[in-house]
Amino acid sequence: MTERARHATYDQPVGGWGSAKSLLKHSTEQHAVSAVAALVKDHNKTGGYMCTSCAWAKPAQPHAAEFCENGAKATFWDVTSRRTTPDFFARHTVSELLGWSDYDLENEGRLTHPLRYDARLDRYVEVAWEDAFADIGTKLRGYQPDEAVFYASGRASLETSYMYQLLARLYGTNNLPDSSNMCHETTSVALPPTLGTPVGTVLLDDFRETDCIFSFGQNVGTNSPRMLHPLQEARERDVPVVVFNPLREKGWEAFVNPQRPGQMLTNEPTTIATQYYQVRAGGDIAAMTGMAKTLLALDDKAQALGDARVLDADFIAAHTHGFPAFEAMVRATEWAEIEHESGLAQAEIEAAAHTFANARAVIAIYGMGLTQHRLGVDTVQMLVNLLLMGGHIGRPGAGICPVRGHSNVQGQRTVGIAEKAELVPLDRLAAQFGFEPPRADGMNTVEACEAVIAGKVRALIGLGGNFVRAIPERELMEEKWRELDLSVQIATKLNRTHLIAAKTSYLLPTLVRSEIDRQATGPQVVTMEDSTTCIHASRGKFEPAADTLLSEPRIVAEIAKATLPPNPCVPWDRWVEDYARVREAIEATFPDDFRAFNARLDTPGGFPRPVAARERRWETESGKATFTRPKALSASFDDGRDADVLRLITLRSNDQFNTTVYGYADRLRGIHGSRMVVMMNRDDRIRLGLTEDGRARLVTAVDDGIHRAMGGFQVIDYDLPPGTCAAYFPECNALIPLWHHAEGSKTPAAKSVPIRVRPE
Ligand SMILES: Nc1nc2c(c(=O)[nH]1)N[C@H]1C(S)=C(S)[C@@H](COP(=O)(O)OP(=O)(O)OC[C@H]3O[C@@H](n4cnc5c(=O)[nH]c(N)nc54)[C@H](O)[C@@H]3O)O[C@H]1N2
Ligand SMILES: Nc1nc2c(c(=O)[nH]1)N[C@H]1C(S)=C(S)[C@@H](COP(=O)(O)OP(=O)(O)OC[C@H]3O[C@@H](n4cnc5c(=O)[nH]c(N)nc54)[C@H](O)[C@@H]3O)O[C@H]1N2
Ligand SMILES: [Mo]
Repeated sequence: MTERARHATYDQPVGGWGSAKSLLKHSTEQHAVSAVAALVKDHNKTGGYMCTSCAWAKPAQPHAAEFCENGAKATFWDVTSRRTTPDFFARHTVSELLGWSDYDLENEGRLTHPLRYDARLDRYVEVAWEDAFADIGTKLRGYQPDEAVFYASGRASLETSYMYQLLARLYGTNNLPDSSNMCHETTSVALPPTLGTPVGTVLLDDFRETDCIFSFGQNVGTNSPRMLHPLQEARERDVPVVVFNPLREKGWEAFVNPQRPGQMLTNEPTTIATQYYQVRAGGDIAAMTGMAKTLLALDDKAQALGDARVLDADFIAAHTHGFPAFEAMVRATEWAEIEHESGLAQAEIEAAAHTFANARAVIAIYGMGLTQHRLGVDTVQMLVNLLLMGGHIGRPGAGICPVRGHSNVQGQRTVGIAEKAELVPLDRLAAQFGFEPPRADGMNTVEACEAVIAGKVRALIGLGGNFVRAIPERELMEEKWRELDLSVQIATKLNRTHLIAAKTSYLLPTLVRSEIDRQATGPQVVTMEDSTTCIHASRGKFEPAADTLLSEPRIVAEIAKATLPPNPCVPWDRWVEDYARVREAIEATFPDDFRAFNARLDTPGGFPRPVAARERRWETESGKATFTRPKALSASFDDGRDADVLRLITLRSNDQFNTTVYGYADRLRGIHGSRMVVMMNRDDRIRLGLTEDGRARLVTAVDDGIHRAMGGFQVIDYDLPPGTCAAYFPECNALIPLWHHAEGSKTPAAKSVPIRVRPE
């Protein structure tokens, strides 16, 4: 029986007392109240540990408490006193556990022992670490290298990630898909040809100098709440904040800083967004084209009057390529088309453009609302176009700011977890470790799914994550996953992927980052890279959940030793004894990024990797920053002609981290008690014959021979543009076709799934 959701608009600001109450609730429920003191002292602070939740920057001068509600929840859930022991598995068969919710599975607590699935008993049973490694090694040696896939979810440290990519390459494959394939891969494809960098250009200091902030498709209150601090400071300098989002997300509206006793007492919030535009899903290219059109018109007028130019003409002339063709495209686009595709009125878009035109230094923030569309790459590149028009790259206080997902997802790519061979210094790896690395591209996440479906993958190793739950096409994937020969999942908590048993399945439990990682030379330090390319050290402070756990570097090293022939150049054991030695190897492979790595570990605020675009050096084909033209004005697959087909946005609640569901309180959207809801525009709901709070069935509106449908949704009236509806990830992933991904990046297009909503 599904619980019914209660819905009432949340009239409180983000942060404030609501957030303090939620923190208290989760610390008690997870029996982790004693963790609160450590949170204040060590969380995101130099000498402490780095949060395992989001990847937002950590300031050089931290606040008294440098954590947010969701970072605290993540920590309580990591250091919970609950345990999922072998005894738990003796009591529950895997078939039974398949009926449990994501919340119930992870709420059982931390995994403590290595486990192997026993098909006869239909249970996971304890196995000795040595036996698990020996069997995994034997099995891996029996496959062709390209039949194995080494997936990583963006949490593991730089040290583990470097060892993991080396394991895959020594084994003989570049099959290294990463959670970023489902996330900011679109960014990594969009930015190199236009700006010559795969990452953003903004540093935390830029927030202090900016005089205008734009945000597209990112939910700050839930997914990067600590960014509210620099936003609040900017607002106190009267910096305008302009938001494009189909939903009125609370985090962009009002914030009470729990770190400010005065503000907590008055509960008088800081207004964040000064202008808010509810663009329709997939409508951002159109909205930005309208903004560009307005900037050109304003610039024409300024030139006619002899006033200061609106465009940065000197920058465009000296630093960019492709402007005339871009300009012609924008001038030729009609307002009627722009209004239709964006769902916004010309006057609204012009108002946004005026704010942009008046600014000296613009920061553009964006998230999954841009990257997870068919034309996600074009959308991000359109944002680059806008910034280039005003010269807002490589200027203090300005730049592009993709907000990354997992706490080290960007860093994993930096140290070589990449399926694209050209992104990795293979020659250097070859020289350093005396082997011939594979040169052909490996598979990304979507390609790995295609290969699993085609029966071409025999082994899938997961360094964290919940692969089958996070990817599209759930039903077919769960069926085909069972045909894998080997699944090895390195994890902290039990999730659904572990329960879809392959012919042989291992579940290997590991330490979390906030736990003390003791090795032969003493407690170890690990490192990670934040959204702004700054590298931080992290030192675990909590006692491990069980003394049977191994660290991630140790698990990777043991799998490597059991699988690969000995190689004197790769000292796995010495690396595990002292992670500083892994950092030396990282520095040798990536000397520009990691110069004096061990010496700079404790740089307050982290040390930034160099990004050439910040200095206006353009590592692109033309040697300049490049304007591009989008393929179409709509970023979605559907043409929008059938009014009964809605664009479904799948998004996160305030009570989850991806597939980890902390609870059923999406407080900031006022939705409580159930996640099986579909948020709809009221007029759409009435037109489609649905009743408020009634039940609905969602059916994917594509014609590819596969019927994808899910029932049991409760309809909620929500402030959304017509034609757009929303529901939660991961529940809805069964509705997304595998081919429904971004062109160029293959990031699943989870933000406008064509859907029919029917009464049930
Ligand atoms: N607490 C918490 N923190 C997290 C996560 C978490 O699950 N919980 N996940 C982490 C990860 S891996 C990631 S990638 C990030 C994700 O963080 P976000 O990038 O914020 O991703 P989403 O929550 O999926 O929501 C994106 C936003 O885009 C909006 N949107 C949808 N479609 C469109 C569109 O077409 N145009 C525009 N302009 N907006 C649109 C949605 O309404 C939503 O507000 O957060 C990270 N941080
Ligand atoms: N429809 C739809 N689908 C989406 C998205 C969407 O917006 N809509 N978002 C996509 C995005 S942006 C992402 S990043 C992916 C996320 O996909 P994944 O990264 O695969 O999923 P997570 O939910 O982050 O993984 C959670 C699991 O990781 C394990 N874990 C947690 N901490 C650790 C650790 O420290 N070490 C190890 N080894 N394991 C750990 C736990 O066992 C936990 O169950 O989902 C994608 N899928
Ligand atoms: Mo992500």
